[in-house]
Amino acid sequence: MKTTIDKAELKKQIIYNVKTLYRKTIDEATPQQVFQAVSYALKDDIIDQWIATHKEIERTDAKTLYYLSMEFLMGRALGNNILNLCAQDEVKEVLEELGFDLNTIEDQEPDPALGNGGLGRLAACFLDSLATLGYPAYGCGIRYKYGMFAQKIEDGYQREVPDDWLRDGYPFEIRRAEYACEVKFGGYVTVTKDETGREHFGQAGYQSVRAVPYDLPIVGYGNNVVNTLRIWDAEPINTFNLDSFDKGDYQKAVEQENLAKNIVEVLYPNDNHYAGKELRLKQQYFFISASLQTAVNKYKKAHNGDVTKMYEKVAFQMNDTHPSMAVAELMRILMDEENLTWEAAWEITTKCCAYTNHTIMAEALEKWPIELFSRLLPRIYGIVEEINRRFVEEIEATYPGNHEKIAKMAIIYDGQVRMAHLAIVGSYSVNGVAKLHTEILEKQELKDFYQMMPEKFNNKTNGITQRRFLLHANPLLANWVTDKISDAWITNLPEISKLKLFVDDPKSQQEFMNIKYQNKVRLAKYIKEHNGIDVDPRSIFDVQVKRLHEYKRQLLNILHVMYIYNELKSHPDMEYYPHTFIFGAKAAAGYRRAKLTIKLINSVADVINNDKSINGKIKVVFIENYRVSNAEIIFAAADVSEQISTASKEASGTGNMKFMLNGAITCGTLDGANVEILEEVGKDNAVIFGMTADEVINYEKNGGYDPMQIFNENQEIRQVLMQLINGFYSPQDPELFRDIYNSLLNTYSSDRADTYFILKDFMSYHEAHMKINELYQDQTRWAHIVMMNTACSGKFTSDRTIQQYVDEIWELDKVTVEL
Ligand code: CJB
Repeated sequence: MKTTIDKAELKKQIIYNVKTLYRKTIDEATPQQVFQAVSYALKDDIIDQWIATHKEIERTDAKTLYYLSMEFLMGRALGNNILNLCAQDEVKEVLEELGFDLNTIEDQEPDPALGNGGLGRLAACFLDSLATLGYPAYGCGIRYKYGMFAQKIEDGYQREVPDDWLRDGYPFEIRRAEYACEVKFGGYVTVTKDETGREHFGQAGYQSVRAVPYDLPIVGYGNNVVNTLRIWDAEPINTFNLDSFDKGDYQKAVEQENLAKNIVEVLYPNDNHYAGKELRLKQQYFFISASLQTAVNKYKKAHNGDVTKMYEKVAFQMNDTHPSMAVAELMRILMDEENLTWEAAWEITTKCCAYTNHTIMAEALEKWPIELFSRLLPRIYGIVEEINRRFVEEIEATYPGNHEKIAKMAIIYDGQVRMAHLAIVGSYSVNGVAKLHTEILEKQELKDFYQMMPEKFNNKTNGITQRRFLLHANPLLANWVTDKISDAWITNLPEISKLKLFVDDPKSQQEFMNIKYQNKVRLAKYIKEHNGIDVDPRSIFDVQVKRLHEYKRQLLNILHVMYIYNELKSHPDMEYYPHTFIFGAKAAAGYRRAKLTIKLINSVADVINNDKSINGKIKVVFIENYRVSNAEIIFAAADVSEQISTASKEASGTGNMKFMLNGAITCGTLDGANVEILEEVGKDNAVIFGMTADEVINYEKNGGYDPMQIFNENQEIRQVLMQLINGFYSPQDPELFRDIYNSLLNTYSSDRADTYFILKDFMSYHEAHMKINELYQDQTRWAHIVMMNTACSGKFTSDRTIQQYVDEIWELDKVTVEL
C-alpha cells in the first residue's frame, strides 16, 4: 500500500512544529515534544483526507451512521495512524535521522481511555473498521476530562489515580466551536395551543450548558477515508458575569457554571454495573441531545430543511442502553423543533434507531427512578410516558387481559423508567453480540419482546481489528504472516486461513514458536521493569486480562493457582511444567470484593514468588494498570488465554479473539464468543471445561447448589479455602479474605453461596489445566494448535461484524476517496 506521506516534507514539518510549539530546535526537544510535533505533522496530512472524505460524502449524499456510545476506549492514536496511513517506514526513518526511536516516541502518548472495557473497546474497533471499509460514520461520545483511572498497586491493593490525559494537550483533536449547541436540564414543560388547536411543547425555567464538540480523526487503512469521533465538552452557557448578580441570577449563574464543569469531569468506572447516579443521567442526556441536534441539523442542511425522509440517510446505533434517551430526544427535536406530529416523528425515530444489548447481568440493567428522571428531564420524561402509554395499548391489543405482560414489558413500571424497554420499543433492530448471547436474549431475558416483535431481533457476533491487535501489537508475527501468505489479511482477515498450509511444517512451526518466544521476552522485560519480578520466557505464559468482575472469575484462576502450589509443596516431584500466571485487571472503585480479589492475587504472588522450594515452577504476576497500550504487548506474548466466565454471563468477550489471533490456546467455558471460537478452531485446538449455559440457568432457576458438599468431600479444595481464613496468605491479618471465603460457602449473606459456580467448576477447570500442561510438552503438537488458532481467527475481525451491521441493519453507502 502506498502512502501519501513524503519524507522530506515530514521532516521539515516536525522541525518546524518543534520550533513554533516549543521555541526549540529539534536537538533540544524532549520525546514528549517530538511526539506532539510528529502528531501535528501527520494531522496535517490526515486533515486533507478528512476534508476530501467529507466532500465525497456530501457529494454522494451517502447514508451516515452515528454510533452513540458513552465509551470509546481508543488507546493511543499515533502508532495506529501511522500504520493506517501506511507510513511506518517513512516515519521511522525520519525519526531515526532526527535521532529518535519511533517506539519511544509512541510511548509518550497517554492512552485516551474514555471507556471501561469490552464495550468501549468494541466501539473503538468498530470505528477502525468503518473507516477502513469506507462507510461514513461518526462516533458520538463524551470528552471526559479524566478517563478510566490509572491503577497503582500499593501493598497489593489497588489505588485509583486520576487519568489526566489532556494535561499536555492532545494533538489529534480539533475544537469545532461552530457546531456548539445548547442542552437543557430541569425546569418545567410549557404547552401552548396554536390556532388549529394543536399543542406545542417547550421547556422553561431550565438550566443549560453549551456543548462544544472536539473532533478526532479516524483513519481508514490505506484508503484515504477519514471518519470522525466527535466527543462533547461542556462549557457554561454565558460567561459568568456580574450583571447576573444584579438581576438576582447570581445563584443560577454559579449553578450553570458548576453544571458545565461537573458534567464531563469523569468517566464512571463501572463495567457491567448500574449505579443510578444523577450525574450519569446528566451525562447521558448531554451527549445524546448534542449529538442528535447536530445530526438533524446536518441532515436538514443537505435536504432543504425537510426531515421527513431522514431515515433514508441516517442511522443511530445505541451502544447498550446508556444512549437510549436518543429515542425520546429525537422525538422531542422532531415534534418541538421541527413541528412534526407524533405519528410522523415516531415513524422517523423508529426507522433511525437501533439498539445493541451487551449484557444480561441483572445488576447492569438501567432503571431510573421516575422522580429523578422527570425532575432532570421533564420534557423527555413526558415523551417517554406517552411512548409507554401507546406501547401498553399495543400490549393490551396483542394480549387482551394479560396484565402480567404489561408488568413485564412496560417502559415505566414500579416507579422506574426501564431504559432497555425504551430502547427496544423505539428501535427497528435489537441485537446481541454473540450467537449464544442472542439466543439467551430471545429465549430468556427478552423473551416477551422477542415473542411480540421477533422481526427486530438479530445477532451480530463481535469482532476486533487486526490492524491494531496484530499489525501494530505484534510486528514480528504480522511480518511473518505477510511473508507466508501476502498482506491481504490486513484488510481481509479470513485470508489468514492460508496459514493452515504451514501448521504442520517443522520449519514454519519453529519460526512461529520463535516469534512467540521473542514476544515473551518483550513481556518479561516489561514485567521486570514494572513489577521487578523475573519471569522465565520459557515457562508457559497463562494470561487472564480483563476487567475484574466476579462473573469473569479471576477468583477461580487464583484459587486454582493456590491449589497447584499446594500440590507442588506436598509432591515436589510432581510432573509440572513451569508456569507464569499473569493477571491484569482494574476493579471499579466502589466494588469491594473485586478489590479484595486483587489483594488476594498479589498476596498469593508474594508468597509463591518468594518460595525457593518450588524452583520457580510457578510465578504469579499482577500487571499494574492494564490498558490498551500494554494489552498489545500482553496478547502477543500469551500461550494460554483464560476465558473462564460462568457460562451465560459473558455476552461475547473480545479479549478471547485477540489472544486467538496472536496464537494462544483458549482455556475457556462454553460462554459468549468462546462457543464460536471453538467452532472455528475445532475441539482439538481449544480446552473447554465447566458447566454449560443451560446448566447454569437451570441451577439458577432452582436456587443454586450446595457448595458445602464440595467443601466436605474434596480435601484439596478445602485446604485452599481454609488458606483464605487461616492467615496463610495474610499472616498479619488472617481474617483479611474472610469475605471471599464467605461468598463461596455461606448462605447467610444476601447472595446465594458461590453465585458464580466457582467450586462447582473447579475440578473441571483443574483437568483443563492438566491437559494444557501435557499438550505444551509436545512442542510439535503445541505449535500446530497455536498456529491453528491464528489461522482460524478470520471470522473474528470487526470488518466482518461491521459488514453484517451494514448489510442487515444500517444499509450505509460506501464512499471512495481519491486525493
Ligand atoms: N460489556 O464492557 C461491557 N460493559 C457493560 O456494561 C456491558 C457489557 C461487554 O461488552 C463487550 C462488547 O460487546 C462484550 O464482549 C462483553 O462480553 C461484555 O461484558
